[in-house]
Amino acid sequence: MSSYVEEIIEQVIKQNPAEPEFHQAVREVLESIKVVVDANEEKFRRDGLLERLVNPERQIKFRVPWVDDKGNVQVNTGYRVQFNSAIGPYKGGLRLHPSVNLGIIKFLGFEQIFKNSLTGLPIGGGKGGSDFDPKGKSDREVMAFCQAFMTELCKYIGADTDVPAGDIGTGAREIGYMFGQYKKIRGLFEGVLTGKGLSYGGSLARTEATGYGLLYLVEELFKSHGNDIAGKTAVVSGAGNVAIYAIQKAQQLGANVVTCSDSTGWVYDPDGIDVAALKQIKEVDRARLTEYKKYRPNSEYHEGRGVWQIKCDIALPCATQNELDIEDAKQLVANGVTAVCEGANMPTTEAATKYFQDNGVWFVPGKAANAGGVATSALEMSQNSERLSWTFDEVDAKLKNIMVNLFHNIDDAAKKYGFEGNYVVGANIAGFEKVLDAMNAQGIV
Ligand code: NDP
Ligand code: 2IT
Repeated sequence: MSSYVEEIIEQVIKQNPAEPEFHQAVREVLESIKVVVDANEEKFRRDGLLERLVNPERQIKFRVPWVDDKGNVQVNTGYRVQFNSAIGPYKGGLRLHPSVNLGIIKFLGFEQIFKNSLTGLPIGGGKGGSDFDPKGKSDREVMAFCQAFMTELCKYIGADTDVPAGDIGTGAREIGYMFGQYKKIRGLFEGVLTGKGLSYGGSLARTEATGYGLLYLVEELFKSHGNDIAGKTAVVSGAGNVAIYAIQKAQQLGANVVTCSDSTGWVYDPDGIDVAALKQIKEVDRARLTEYKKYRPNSEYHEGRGVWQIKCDIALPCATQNELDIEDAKQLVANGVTAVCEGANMPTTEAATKYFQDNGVWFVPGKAANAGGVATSALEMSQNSERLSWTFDEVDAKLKNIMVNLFHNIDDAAKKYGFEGNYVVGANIAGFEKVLDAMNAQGIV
């Protein structure tokens, strides 16, 4: 007889045939927690535990019609997957990118369950978004889309039910337009979104949180191996919210970050990436990385992808899913990489992950390494609830504390189950245990 884990993986593939990223995320989690499932197989089967874990509580799909600057109507598809509310209100970002489909949102929502659990804070797992492409759109078009999106989404969310936030393509501008529309329609000024602007309920340090949190974890990882990140060379992909603040914190901690990338090309700057220039190009001008050379004439710009060929000690993929494949992994290992920590969600393919683990690279998966963003979102929710705002240093200190504890939590879980140094297994088991406990306590719902 095949194992319960194998049966459920097969079932997920059969029932959701067009969703390869969702299969990938489910496979990684279920194979990691197999040791726990095997030990409780009879009870878990009777309770339909894994069936309930892999089926979202609710999936919402809706039409988003909006008018472009030429007066033509455009129609996009909106999604919100409310995956698991065992430990708190659904929480997770909204992705705006042409590649968005239900399978992408489900993979992200599934990952979010375990990530949110690892933060130690009371937040369930959810994710949403749309196939809308903010690139090349005017501010008015972005506003029209965000308002149309929220006109429908506002029926399903709320400060105590489901609290969305940013993700790829959704930053401060989009969150502002969505918050305004929610308030207008629902007549409620409440913490229904996180990543808000500071003038209307946002938290200091939320903008920086994912990137900073990633580096707090990397710092602790190196410490736990009696090592230090000061003086190390780091390679980063992406040039968005996560990448920018990962680069900034890495530099503050004494590492030299020599690359970044966007959806069309990449930069190699051996003297270290100029964060001020990067912010101007990406956050203010919303331009391409081709502009970077104007600020740093000694840097190189290349079309296409290529950051993983640069020799480094630390690799931090911070752009998107499956952006680091087996060939990249071989190159990184051949170049002597020590640690790979995921700032993005599932940026490393399954084969590349296995190659890193087989070759002694310290590999930390996104659900642990990038949890600082959603953790700080939960801190924003706390501040909204008590109608107070904490200082930057207060939030930053809490974030650091969360990431240090999170690292030890996953490290200890891996050791406890006989997988020392396997942070994938550690993260999935540690994240799962709390969700399991809450699901068991609440009965069959
Ligand atoms: P942004 O939209 O701010 O930045 C994404 C960056 O990745 C951009 O530089 C983008 O290029 C680049 N990119 C390259 N290829 C792709 C592609 N195929 N699809 C999308 N982007 C691409 O997003 P974030 O920095 O917020 O998110 C990056 C990753 O981190 C995602 O996986 C996200 O899910 C994850 N994450 C984000 C958190 C957050 O708080 N924001 C929290 C935890 C995880 P270009 O500049 O050309 O658009
Ligand atoms: O992937 C993620 O954790 C996010 N995009 C952040 C989610 C959040 O609610 O802050």
